[in-house]
Amino acid sequence: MTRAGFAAIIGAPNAGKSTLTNRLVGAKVSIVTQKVQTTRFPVRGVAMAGEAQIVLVDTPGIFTPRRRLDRAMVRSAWAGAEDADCVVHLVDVQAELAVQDKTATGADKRGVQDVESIIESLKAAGKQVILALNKIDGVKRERLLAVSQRLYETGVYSEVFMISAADGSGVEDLRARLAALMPEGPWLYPEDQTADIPARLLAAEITREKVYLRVHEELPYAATVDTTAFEEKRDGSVRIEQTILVEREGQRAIIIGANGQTLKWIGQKSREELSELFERTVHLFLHVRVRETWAEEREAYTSMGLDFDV
Ligand SMILES: Nc1nc2c(ncn2[C@@H]2O[C@H](COP(=O)(O)OP(=O)(O)OP(=O)(O)O)[C@@H](O)[C@H]2O)c(=O)[nH]1
Ligand SMILES: [Mg+2]
Repeated sequence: MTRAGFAAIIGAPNAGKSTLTNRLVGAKVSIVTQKVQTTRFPVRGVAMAGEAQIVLVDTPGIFTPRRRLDRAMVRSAWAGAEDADCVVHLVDVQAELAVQDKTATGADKRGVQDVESIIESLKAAGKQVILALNKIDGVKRERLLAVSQRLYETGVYSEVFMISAADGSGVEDLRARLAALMPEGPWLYPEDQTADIPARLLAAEITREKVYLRVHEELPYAATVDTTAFEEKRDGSVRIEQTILVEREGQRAIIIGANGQTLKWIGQKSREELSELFERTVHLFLHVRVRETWAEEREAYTSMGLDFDV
């Protein structure tokens, strides 16, 4: 008897949702960076657990949106949760503890506030979900229990898992639980498929990840990557052209860097990873363009599967 269904991972930005998704899938399907708001649209990854197929839905972080893109991201995260057979609320326990210890960064504090408002939304929806405390690596057990108990008492959680998506502790228990929660039925994807994202979009994501990893100001939120050509050559290689769109001229200069060094690094890292991913030689051509209004253009949203009108 096979099982198959959807398990959505929701949480504040930077909780480790994409890291967990990749860990459960056993392959990189979703990009990961140290910055908040990395994931922009729900990304599906297929994990197997014996006779069960768990289609994970990695979602954008849920936070208080300001811009149109934020609103579209947050809306898509909740929609991912609504459509799923089960929902995991992933919480960064290190951020929770840092706030208690008064050593929190601004991002930690915002993350903890986001957790509170996610709990309020779950309450309002009368929804019970699985709580997974993430980033338990390096945290003392009694401190974990205190956070776990406080969150459990909100009444919105059916059960609690303690995991480290980074080193894998506790993840197998969570996998087994998700597998058991999947409804009976035929698998939704072929057994050997791990991701469900068009190659052009995946290629754009990999390059966007390199931009995020390399550029540290507010700039990443103002940048997007578009694959404009994806051409398989007769010699087995693939030629990819991408445009990095930014909102201002100064941002363009930052991405290019002195003597083009930053762009060169981005291109090199992305090309290396894409070659590995597609298992063939990749010729990557990057352009950086200023388009002030890209985040207000419908096309940017439809290409990511996001709603423009939110
Ligand atoms: N120490 C530790 N760090 C982790 C763990 N899981 C994720 N991280 C780190 O947390 C940061 C954010 O990870 P992501 O997986 O991108 O987080 P996310 O929830 O997908 O973030 P958004 O897409 O921005 O909402 C990265 O620097 C990860 O390496 C963990 O278990 N332990
Ligand atoms: Mg993510």
